Amino acid sequence: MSEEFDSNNQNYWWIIIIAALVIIGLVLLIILLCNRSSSESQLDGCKSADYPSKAENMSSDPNVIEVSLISSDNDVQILGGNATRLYNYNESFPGPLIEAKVGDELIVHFFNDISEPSTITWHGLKPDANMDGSVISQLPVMPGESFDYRFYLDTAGLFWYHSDINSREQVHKGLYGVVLVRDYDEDECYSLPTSEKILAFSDLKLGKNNQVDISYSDDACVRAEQQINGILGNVLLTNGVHNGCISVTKNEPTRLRMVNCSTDRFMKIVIEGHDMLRIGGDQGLLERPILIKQDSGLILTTGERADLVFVPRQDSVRIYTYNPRGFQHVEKDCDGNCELIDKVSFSDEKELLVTLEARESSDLESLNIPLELKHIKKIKVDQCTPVIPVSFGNFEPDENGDVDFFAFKQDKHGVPFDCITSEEAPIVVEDCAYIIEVTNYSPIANNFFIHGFSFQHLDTLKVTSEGVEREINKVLENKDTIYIPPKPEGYKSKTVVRLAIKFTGKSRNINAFGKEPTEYTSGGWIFQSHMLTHSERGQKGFIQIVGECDRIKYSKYSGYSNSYSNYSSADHSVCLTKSSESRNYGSKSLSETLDYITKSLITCSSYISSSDSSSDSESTRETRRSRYSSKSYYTNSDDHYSDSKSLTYPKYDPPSSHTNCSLSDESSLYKSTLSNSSMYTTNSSSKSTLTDSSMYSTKSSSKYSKSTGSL
Ligand SMILES: [Cu+2]
Repeated sequence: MSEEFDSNNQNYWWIIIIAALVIIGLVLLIILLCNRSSSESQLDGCKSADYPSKAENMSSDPNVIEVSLISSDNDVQILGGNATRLYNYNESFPGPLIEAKVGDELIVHFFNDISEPSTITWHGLKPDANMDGSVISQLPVMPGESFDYRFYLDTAGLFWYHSDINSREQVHKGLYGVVLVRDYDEDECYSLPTSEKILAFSDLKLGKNNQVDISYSDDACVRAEQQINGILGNVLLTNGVHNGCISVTKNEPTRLRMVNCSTDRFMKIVIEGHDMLRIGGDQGLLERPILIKQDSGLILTTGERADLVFVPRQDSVRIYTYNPRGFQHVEKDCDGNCELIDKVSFSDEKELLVTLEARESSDLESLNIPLELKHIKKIKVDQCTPVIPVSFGNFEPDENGDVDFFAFKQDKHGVPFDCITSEEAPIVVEDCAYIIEVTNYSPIANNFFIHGFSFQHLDTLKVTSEGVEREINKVLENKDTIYIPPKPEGYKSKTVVRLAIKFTGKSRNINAFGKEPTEYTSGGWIFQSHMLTHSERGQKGFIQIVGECDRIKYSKYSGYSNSYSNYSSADHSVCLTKSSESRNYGSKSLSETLDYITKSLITCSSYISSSDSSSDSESTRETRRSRYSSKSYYTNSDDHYSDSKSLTYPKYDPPSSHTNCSLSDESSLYKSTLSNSSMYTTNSSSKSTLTDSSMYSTKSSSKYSKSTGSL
């Protein structure tokens, strides 16, 4: 009886254990299924980094894209543990993709629901002056207020929008998104891959509890380093996702459309194990594709875009970034003051941006990208083209470690943005061509961006006491943001990047004066370093645009001619005389313009007192202002290379002409199976070294590097 009882009891326990295991199994299965369905975006445990959302078009007109963007605080799960408090548009990080076709009108209803003023700027797009969103083009949109942006999209390409007030913080916290303007005819004409991924790269600096911490250190030397090197976040993101994955198809040519939305971080992009073909950049397609070998990588500075084609050859393809800008150090001098060291250190460390997972495979496809792409109209410049000088440099750290920057010089001294008056800022004439000369006096790289217009890179000059080394840009491209290399080693050396630009408005209103916008009128157009820490600390300037070419006798405006004569590549008196003879100037326009400038003149102290919300006393401001006229600052002393007697830059030598889009000739296609295709590589630029600028002659070779098709 007892044995029978024990046996029954044992069976009973076995049934309970089996039932319990079944229940636990069912529960686990349900949890697994729930997880799968609640997160369609998981790729085998790797979070999807596909672009998160698209703006809803409210217009029924096929040629109008009408969307709303609402800025707000939002919790976003970036890492495990605490969610990160960010600023977002439409609660999407990054903000929703605005997709349109070339020629469309874009209408954006912006409502500001964060607790500080904001605006939206349209990086690379071409709005009217008072729709540009910069601090001098429109009044701030206050919390709880709205503003309607409205303009036409005249260029196909990848662009982006972002906040332009307190942008170092607001952009870092997520107030940015992508605009994709398509040209379907162009895509078809050049047989561009239909498989396409948008990659908006950025970084976040997260501190305690996963919250954004971009405050400056109390240690003066560390603070100075933070301002020189900008924010280098500790969490890298692609489309707002850290260490995420994007699905691609193996062997299928894939178009990667990249933008660097970081606040300050420059990136050298490498697709591990793969070469890539750069077919476009800031303002659409190139005139010719450029092959980028996997070991050289692609530098993408903040705000810059790249349009790449590559063919995934592995199941898992990682995209990494290196820091191509390096890190400049600050040390204490004998008196205990923080001093910038004229030396930059580099690291070989690569950081993962995103993994492309090839879950499916297609038959081996070859690329059919033409060797000749888009016909780009060249901006004509010559030795008589007026020059707009832009000077990048910074002052020594003050006693707190704060570093002020400048993008503009007056009387050989750097002037931070706050102190530039509308009398000093360059005035340019609508529809005329200019050369912008961006000079870098710093041992560390920078970048240059101009709002509302595009330019063409002409050449880069490395100037030392030994002479001038010139690198000519060989592939014609319209850009709005460009890498500015560091100055070469040596006392009083500098790097000069020359850009051709034409301030053309076509159907939009680009005329813009002064520094203070009103409800209906804009101040000038900003140019700047797009390292937002630098631009916030003064590294920007502005241009003012007046009338059409033949109405302004700008040769009489001494402030203007002074500003470029020392930098010019030619004798300006000759050019201006020539201009005067060939144009019928109207003095009325000139006097009206000068009247306007006089009336809108803003002194430095009045500008600071009206816009600076800090508690600086008037005497502190005066001290700060007087610093800029002193000669005792770093990279800002007398610059003997700017003396007109000492240097004449080499004359601009335009690249050879190019042909229009044509697919008729099979041999003109880039195919991945070709073994000997003629192609530009990243090292294709030719160099010529000058020992004596007056003896300059073009010795540069225009040979293209041969490359084998290895995509
Ligand atoms: Cu921008």
